[in-house]
Amino acid sequence: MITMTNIIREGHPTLREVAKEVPLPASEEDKETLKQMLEYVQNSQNPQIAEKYGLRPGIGLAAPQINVSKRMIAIHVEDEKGNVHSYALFNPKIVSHSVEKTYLSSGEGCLSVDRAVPGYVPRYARIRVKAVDINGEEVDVRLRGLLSIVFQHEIDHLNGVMFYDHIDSENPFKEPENAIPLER
Ligand code: LHY
Ligand code: NI
Repeated sequence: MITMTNIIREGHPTLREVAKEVPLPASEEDKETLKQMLEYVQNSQNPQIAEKYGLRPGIGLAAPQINVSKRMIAIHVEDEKGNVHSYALFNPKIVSHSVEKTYLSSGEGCLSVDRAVPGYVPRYARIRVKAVDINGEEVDVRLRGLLSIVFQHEIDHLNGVMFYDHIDSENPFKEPENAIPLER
């Protein structure tokens, strides 16, 4: 089981590496790691389990955060309508995106960052992502809202990018151009 002790923190060099493509079909070991990553985000949203194991609640996790430099992400989000979106993906790729941007008005955090970093993180409002799921099926999805933001946050980790790299250091709360704010 993945817990906070398995999650590396900023300053660890793995977080700045470009993660490697996962050879497909995925090995049993890679599938098991990805399953455990999804289990972490799901467990972390269960108050009893989170409390028992000291899990910081999260909606997404990227393999480099558990010091595995491979292109794998897990996401578990409930949307505005109460629909649950669960993804455990190999080699996710943003194949296209909107011109329009968005940002969380409350800013972003990261399970690998033990401090608040204030500021707006500009993201594409809508993205189309291709990937392969844990069963080896091709995934091709169009995403908007919080899901779009979390996917971009997690895919950034695969490229060694941290959310605060996108914050304007001169003026952290400058409204990004052409962007609609999103309240969580
Ligand atoms: N997880 C963050 C989390 O709280 C992701 C996130 C994304 C937070 C966007 C806030 C806004 O689930 C991670 O740091 N995963 O990398
Ligand atoms: Ni993160």
